[in-house]
Amino acid sequence: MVTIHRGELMRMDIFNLKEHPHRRYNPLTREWILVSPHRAERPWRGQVQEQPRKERPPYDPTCYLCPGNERAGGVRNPVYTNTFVFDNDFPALLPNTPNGLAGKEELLIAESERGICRVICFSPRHDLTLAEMDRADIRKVVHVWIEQYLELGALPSIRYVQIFENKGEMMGCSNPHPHGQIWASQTIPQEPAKECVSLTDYWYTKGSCLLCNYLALEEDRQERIVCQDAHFLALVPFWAIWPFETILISRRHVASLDGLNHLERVSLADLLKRLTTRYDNLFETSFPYSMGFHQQPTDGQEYPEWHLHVHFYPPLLRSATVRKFMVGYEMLASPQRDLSPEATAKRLRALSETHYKSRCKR
Ligand code: H2U
Ligand code: ZN
Repeated sequence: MVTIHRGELMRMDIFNLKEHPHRRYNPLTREWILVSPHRAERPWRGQVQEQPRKERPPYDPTCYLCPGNERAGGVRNPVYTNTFVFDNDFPALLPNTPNGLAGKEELLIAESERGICRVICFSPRHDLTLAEMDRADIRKVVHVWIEQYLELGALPSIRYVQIFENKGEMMGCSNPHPHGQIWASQTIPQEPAKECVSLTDYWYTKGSCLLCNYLALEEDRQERIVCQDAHFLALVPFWAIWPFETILISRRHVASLDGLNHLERVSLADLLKRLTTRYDNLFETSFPYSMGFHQQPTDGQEYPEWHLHVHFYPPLLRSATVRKFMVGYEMLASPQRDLSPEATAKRLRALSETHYKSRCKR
């Protein structure tokens, strides 16, 4: 059968992921996403603005994260030379909130939440990002992430340590100085909790790891892989929501950052540089994203089913300024994408791993 659809002829008789609208299942969150590949070429009337390239100085006297500068509340940063960690001056979670439940009504449930929020400066240099930092310096960031995970995770009141980076104004990041955050909480937050249920269920019903099996499938297909080495693999997941979303997965079945051996830590730093460089090269801009680690909870229980991974959720769609919005159908019904994960993986795969800024300098 041939159907006329928006002026185009489409073969509708054999279902095909490249052409036909379909739903994809995310086995980690157990949620569905609508994929509409036939819309990928639809006309775009939105404005495409050229973004002026803003060069930043290596030190900014007005930046609250630069070495030696004053933060809100009057605390002064040390003149740090590598990484620097401090307790967030405006923490979303407090360590001494009284424990308790509020409301006796079944439909009005609330409970207190304790935690600790920290900020990690990745580098003393105001003008760098992970993509532009030296590999040796990114290794220091990996080291701090591991230290923090262990230190905060060892506290009896902390059951989950969420390490993340919000990058770019588009993501609501308040400062371009390279930095990330940690929110360590008394309960396991929603997103890792969803993954926890799926990983545990899969482990005990199938007797193997969901992500180990997924990696094997992706290696077999080769369609969605972006870059890889002997220890880590970056790919656009089959169920990606954001156009250029990726997931970075350790090849070995390791439950948390501290389980990585020396070579794997070096590899993680290297893959972070390679992937973020590809991202910057995509639209020759400092590519905005939210990224973060998902790893085993720190509540003292054993989690043999957990498999360390990093999610990258970038909002950009077709240029340095045109982003994907999660509105309308996405808010009310289900996430949706036009460009297929296979198409965006192909684009990311084709990009250079030499940062565009260093290419221009030559
Ligand atoms: P974001 O740019 O990703 O929002 O991270 C900056 C964090 O830094 C933010 O959580 C904190 C904010 O609360 N901050 C301080 O701790 N001290 C300051 O002087 C300003 C901002
Ligand atoms: Zn700075």
